[in-house]
This record gives sequence, structure tokens and C-alpha cells, in this order.
Amino acid sequence: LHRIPRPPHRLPLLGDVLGAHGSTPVQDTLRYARQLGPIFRRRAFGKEFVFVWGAGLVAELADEARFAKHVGLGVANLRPVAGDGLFTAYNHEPNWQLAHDVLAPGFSREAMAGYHRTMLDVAQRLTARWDRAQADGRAVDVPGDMTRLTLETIARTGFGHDFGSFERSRPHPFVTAMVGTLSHAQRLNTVPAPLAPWLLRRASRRNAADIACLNRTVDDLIRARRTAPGQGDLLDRMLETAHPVTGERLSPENVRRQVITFLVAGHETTSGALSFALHHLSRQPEVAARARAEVDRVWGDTAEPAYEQVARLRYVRRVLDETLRLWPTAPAFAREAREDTVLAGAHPMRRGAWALVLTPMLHRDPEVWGPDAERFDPGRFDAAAVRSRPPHTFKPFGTGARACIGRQFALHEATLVLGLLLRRYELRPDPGYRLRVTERLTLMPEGLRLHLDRRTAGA
Ligand code: MNH
Repeated sequence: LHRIPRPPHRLPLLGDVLGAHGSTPVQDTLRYARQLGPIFRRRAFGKEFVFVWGAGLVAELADEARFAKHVGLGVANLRPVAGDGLFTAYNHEPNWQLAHDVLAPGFSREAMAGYHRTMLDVAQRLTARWDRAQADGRAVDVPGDMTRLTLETIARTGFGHDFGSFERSRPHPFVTAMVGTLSHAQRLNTVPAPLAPWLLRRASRRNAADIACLNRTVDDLIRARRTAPGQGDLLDRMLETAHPVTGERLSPENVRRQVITFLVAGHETTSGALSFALHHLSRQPEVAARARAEVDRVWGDTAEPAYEQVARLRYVRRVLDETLRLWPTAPAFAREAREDTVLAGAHPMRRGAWALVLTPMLHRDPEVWGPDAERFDPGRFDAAAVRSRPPHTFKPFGTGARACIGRQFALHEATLVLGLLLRRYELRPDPGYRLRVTERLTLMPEGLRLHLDRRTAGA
């Protein structure tokens, strides 16, 4: 460990307190990363955390033969919310494999094609709302509206449930409770564990109420399904599908955990990705114009693009990839050694020892992305450019067996929505807006508003 650089100044008791401000731990850690290099450590409350972002080191950590997902820090802090649901399950918990095998067909190509119609319906709710804002000359609240969109999309496609997000002026209580639990899970990392019950007494009470709200919401949703037949969606799989080999089914308690997991994991990060993409598109009119031209060319004046027409938006997809490069909205994942091993021939790790991969820095490693890594340029995802890069240098969806199960879902939804929005509106930024990023385990542009102009050409 002594070979791994660390910050020079330490407080005797607290160490290099993770996240000096508490509220932006990832951005604070990025500052250290720039000073300390591709592998470094920080101490907090007597524990040492190792961060890794150099492309070569991350490629080793991505080797599934030597390393596996580690459920630690923010993810572990979500266990009271999501239990042994797919995202928070320990590798050794039998419910991970069971749920993975039962739910994976819900993310197949055929399943995606089946969700397309619903995704389009939800997107049309969004454009109806934005048309009204545009007509009244009001700016739109981008993160708020992207959250409405992505929550409705996962709730309706996965669970046949309508949260009525577009009819509400304030976020649905489920969203408020979710933001509360995510923020709380993040905050737990910034106080010494033994003192947390005292320091965060009020916050813990609040968190318990938030968890109760999430549970209530999903229990209602499950109860409604038990009395009405489903449509072969994710909830049906959770409730009714037996494992293809063992015949086992998910227990009622586990179903509750999975529903919470999918409602949260299925919308928060996609909402952030769409919001950051719209920010960059509004700031780079030449990128927006090129993307818009592609939509016009590929979709023509079809009012409702078909499933197959979405993946054909190659440049729009590159805009999304480039967005997730700079702003991977799930900004870190942890890897643990399966056996005693030596990382990069220099850092011994015992079995179970773990390190955090700092994705926003991996995605800015100048050795991979060049000296202009901070610049937004979708051209980095041209086929030739992608081929020229080593593997494991772009990891917004994590890696290995525990990588994101919802990747295709998120990309289809986000590409469809960006296509529809680009075709319909020109985006004007607020001249005074400076990008500020809020953290609640995930990343989100704070206070982003855009002005809209209806295009005269196009649908
Ligand atoms: Mn998703 C795991 C990022 C969209 C459901 N997701 C992960 C991981 C990352 C991630 C990173 C791995 C975390 C880890 O190693 O600890 N996810 C994203 C991003 C988007 C996203 C950046 C959107 C953009 N995720 C979605 C969507 C869904 C979803 C949409 C569901 C519909 N994600 C999951 C689940 C897991 C996961 C479930 C856990 C998978 C597993 O461990 O088996």
C-alpha cells in the first residue's frame, strides 16, 4: 500500500475526509486524481480507500478471472433499500443468479422491440409538455422533465404502472423518497460509521420514512398486479417466471427488492444522461445541427419512428456515448480480488481487497483520449476511432457479469428521445448557465434550463 500515492496533508483522526464538502465526493476525488495519478488512496475514519483510473490498471481490474464486483461504499449503503436485489446483491447470494436468469430475457432484443411503443407514448407526453412551455415562452426544467420521462418509461414498460409524472407539478413522492435514500447512502460515506447513528439521527429517521414510502409504493403496485393480469412485462417475470433450469421462483420479499431496484436503477441514470446530452447539444450548435440532419435523413417525416429506425441514428448514439464518457452518471464501480494477486505487478492485493474505479477519470485519461480529453466530441465514437482504442477504456455501464442489465434499454430510450427532441426543437441555453453537477451517488446537471424554438421544417 505504501507505494500508492496519497494526499500530503492528513488530519490525525479523520484522515483525508472523503469529500471535503460531503455533498460532492466524486468531484472532490477527481481533483485528487488529477494531482495523484492513475492509482491513489485516501484515508477516512481509519479506513483506506484505493481509487484507480489509469486505463492499464482498469483493464486488469476488468479481468473477470481475477476480479469481481465488490459491493461497497455507496452500493453497500443501499442494502437497506434494495436488499439482495440485482444491483446490491453480493456475488455469493443465490438470489443474484436466480434473478439474473429470470430477468435477462426481459432485456432481449425482442423485449426491447416490445417496449418501443410505450417508450414512444411517454416521449410524446414529454413533447406535449415542451410544446406548451415553448408556446408560453417558458424555459424547461431539463433534469425535472427527463426524470418524469424516464420514471414513466420504466414504470410503464416494466410494471404496467402509471406514476402520472407529467400531470404533476411536483415530483412524485416516489422520486422524492428515492433522491432522499440515494443522498443518504452517499452521506453515510462522509461520517465515521460508528458515529453515524448519532450524527445522522434526524437523517436516519427521514431515511426510514423514505424507505417506507418506496416499500408502500411498490407493495401497492404489486397488489394491483395480483388482481389484474399482466402483459408479460418485468413484473410478470418477477412474480410468475420460474428459473429455466432449477424451476425456482423469486420470493415475495425479493420481488419487492427487485421492483425498487428496477424503478430506481431504471430511471435515475438515464435521466442524468439525457440531461447532460441536452446540455452539450445546446452548447454545441454544430453538433446539434449534424445530429438533427441525421434524424431528418433517417426518419424522414415518419411521425412515429419504428423500433428499427432508432438504432439507425448512429451519430445521435455517438452524442450519447460522448456524454457518458464525460459524465458517466453512475460514476464509479468497485472491484475486489478473487484470490491474492498483484495489480500491475506492483500492488499486492489480498483476496477480497478492493479498489474503486473512477469512471469519469478513466474516460479522461490523456493516454487514451488525448490532451483534449475535456472537449465534447462525438467523433471519438466513430467506428474507426473506437477500433483504435484498447478494450476496457469506456465503461459507463460497469463491467463483467455484474455490468448493467439495462444498457440496451437505456440506449434505445435515450436515442429515441434525443431524436424526437432534436427533430422538433432548437435548443437555446441560458447564457448565464455554468454547468454545476449535483451528486447523489449518481451525477445530474443542477438547475439546467433550456429555451426552445419550434422548428418550422420537420415534424
Ligand atoms: Mn444500470 C448495473 C450504469 C441504466 C438496471 N448500471 C449498473 C452498473 C452501472 C450502471 C455502472 C454496474 C454497477 C456496479 O458495478 O456496481 N445503468 C447505468 C447507466 C445507465 C443505466 C449509466 C443509463 C444511462 N440500469 C439502467 C437501466 C436499468 C438498469 C435503464 C433497468 C431498466 N443497472 C441495472 C441493474 C444493475 C445495473 C439491475 C445491476 C446488474 C447486476 O448486478 O446484475
